[in-house]
Order: sequence, then C-alpha cells, then structure tokens
Amino acid sequence: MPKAHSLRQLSGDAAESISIDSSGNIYVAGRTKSSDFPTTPGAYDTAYNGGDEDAFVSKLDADLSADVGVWANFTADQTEGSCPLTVQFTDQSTGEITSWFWEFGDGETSTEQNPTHTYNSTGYFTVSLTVTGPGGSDTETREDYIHVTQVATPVADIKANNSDGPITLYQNDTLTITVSLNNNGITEDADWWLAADTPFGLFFFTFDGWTDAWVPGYQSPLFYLDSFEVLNMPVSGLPAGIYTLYFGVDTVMDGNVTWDSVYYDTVVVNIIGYSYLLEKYAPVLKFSSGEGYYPTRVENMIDNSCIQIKENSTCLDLFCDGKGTD
Ligand SMILES: [Ca+2]
Ligand SMILES: [Ca+2]
Repeated sequence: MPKAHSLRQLSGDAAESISIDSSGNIYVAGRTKSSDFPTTPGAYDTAYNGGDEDAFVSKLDADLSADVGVWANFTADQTEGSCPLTVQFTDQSTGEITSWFWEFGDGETSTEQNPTHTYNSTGYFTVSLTVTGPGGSDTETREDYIHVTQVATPVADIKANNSDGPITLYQNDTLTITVSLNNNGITEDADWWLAADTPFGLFFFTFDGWTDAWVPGYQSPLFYLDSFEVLNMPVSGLPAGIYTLYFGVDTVMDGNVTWDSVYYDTVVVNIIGYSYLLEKYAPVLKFSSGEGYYPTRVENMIDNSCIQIKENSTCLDLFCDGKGTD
C-alpha cells in the first residue's frame, strides 16, 4: 500500500494527501476550485463547474517532471549584431509539444522547431514562441530581444589647419592637411584616396606627387590611422579660389574609385589671392579735377585678390575679394 500523509492549504488548491509508490512516483490528491486547474487529456472533467470543490489526483513522475502542460522557452545564438543579422533560435520548451509558432518581431513567422531567421533591417525586435501540445499551449515573449545595429563602416576624417572647415587662408599662411581613419575593426583590403578639387583641376595625391590620373594614394588592408599629416606647405603661389580636399577609402582594392563602398570626408579651403601693395602714403585723389596721386601699378586681377595701400606701418585694403572695401 502507498504511504499517505494528509496535507492542507489555507486557500486555492488544497492537497489532501500525498503518497509515493515503489518506483518513486508521487501522487497528490486534493480539491480545487480553480477554473484553470491543469488537466491531462482524457480527464473526467476539465473545468470547474461551480458548487463544491472538484477532486483531483496528480502524478509526479520519479524525475519530478509533471506530465501535464507545456512551457515555452527558447534561446538564441546571438541577440545583437549588425544588419543583416542571422540568428539561430533554439527551442527550449518543455512538455509534450506538437507544434511551434515563432514570431520574429519583423512581421516574419516560422513553424519550425529551431528556425534560423535573418533580420534585414535595424532596430529592436520582440520575439515570441508559442508551443502547443495535448496539454495545452504556452507563449514565451521577450520584449526587444533582438537588437540589429547599423553595419559598421570605416569613418574617414580630413582637416585643414586642424579644422573641419571651411577655412580661409591668405598668401602668407601655411596650409596643413591631416587625415585620420577609424576602421571600426574592418581590415578589408582598400584603396586609400586623397584628392583635391582645385580651381585648375582635380588632382590625386600619391607619394610620388600630385597627378590628374585617378590613382589611389595608397593600397593596403584598412587599419586605424591616428591623425597623420599628409601636407604642410605655404599657400604663397597657390591660385585664389575654392579648394575642396577629399580623404577616403573604398573597400574594393582595384585602383579605381568604387563608389558603392567609398567612405570619405571633405574639407573646404578658400584661398585668397595675391595682395598688391601700393607703396604710397595717403594719396590724395581728386577725381573732379583729375589731380592727385594715382596707382601706377596695374596687375591682372583675379578673383579673391586684394589691393592694399600702405599707410604708415599698416596696410589698408582698397579692394579685396573682388569687392570694394570701405
Ligand atoms: Ca573633417
Ligand atoms: Ca576601389
């Protein structure tokens, strides 16, 4: 005969007795008023119908796993990564299960037990798994379980005189160009580009000098490049105008600009032209009579040039940037 003990709870489901058989299986008998008391298929009655409590007998197998109900549970091989992100989901549900229904949070679903799913957009995705068996169904939902981030890309930076620009330089200034690259862990082979779009054409920097041929300055796997000075020169002699300087990399190392994979930065430098210094002191101009001192030096002016007049020890702009000054 099974050995029996009397048990009682104050409320809810009440166990009246517990016993164990020679195989180690445990039986609990009691009373319940719960409308959702879990029952196995073929139970005499599966619902509480009012009136006095219903009687129940529960069997726990020797390994203490109950033979009723299903519990949904799952794991993923990764929950965060860059787009597109492929995730292997593994069913960890317990109970007797006959079907699985996955919702990946991006509108896609699967009925496989252990599906692989690829996320093609960025964001947070809530994943839920519903398992169903003879003992019922259960759903496990994980809010914002999968985080798909942007693809990591190289980030190039170029600076002129330590500025992201635009900057204005005069003929007695010095121009320095520094570049840096955060490769973001990417080590693909790449073409490295340094170009200058100038008033007199587009030029590319190589370690042999500047050329108007489209050739990369350097070819190598990407690496982290801390601030690196590629140019340090006096502005003197450079024609006036707008100079746009480019630094970038493209991860198809073929000697051509590969626009689909080019990552670059620019900086704009406005170079002011020559200043023409008139070595005169406080000229008197009397246009009405035609008398006075006039400039005697005539130059072919170009845009952004200045004409200055020296008064005592200071220089005053007469014309600058192609426009009159006050
Ligand atoms: Ca910059
Ligand atoms: Ca290329």
